Amino acid sequence: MNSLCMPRVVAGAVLVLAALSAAAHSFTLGEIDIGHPYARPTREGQRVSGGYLKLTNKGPADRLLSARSPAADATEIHSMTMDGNVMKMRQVDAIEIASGQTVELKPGGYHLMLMGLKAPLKAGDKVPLTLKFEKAGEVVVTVNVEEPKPQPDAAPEHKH
Ligand SMILES: [Cu+2]
Repeated sequence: MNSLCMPRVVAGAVLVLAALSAAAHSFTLGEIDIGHPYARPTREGQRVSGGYLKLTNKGPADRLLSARSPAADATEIHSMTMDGNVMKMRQVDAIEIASGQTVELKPGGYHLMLMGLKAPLKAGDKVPLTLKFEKAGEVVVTVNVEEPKPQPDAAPEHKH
């Protein structure tokens, strides 16, 4: 069982299934671990979707510079912050990952935005995603299409 993917609160069968399906779904690039990349399924006519994963850096400080996927016209790195009680999202140039730090890309925080999807994302699909780091270089990971695990602090879904 991959502890990176364990839900914080196991409240029902859905969460248990999510934990099982998440097992052993992680990738390594040098001293960077990429835990459980996933994206949300899309609804009819929706051509963007958020991509999420967890970066753990056991080596020297590095930065995630970009991401790309053949499933989308463009993949951007976004941040989400609260401005008063309004969620603001913006594109960022890079995500810093200090030595020994874990950065989680998750709903309501940093995320990848798959823009201009070439086909709908359906639960159970898997799409390739290339991550480019300043020092560690590039790695191709597999993004599982699934609903995010419920999180008590999750932000409402945002639209573009
Ligand atoms: Cu976004």
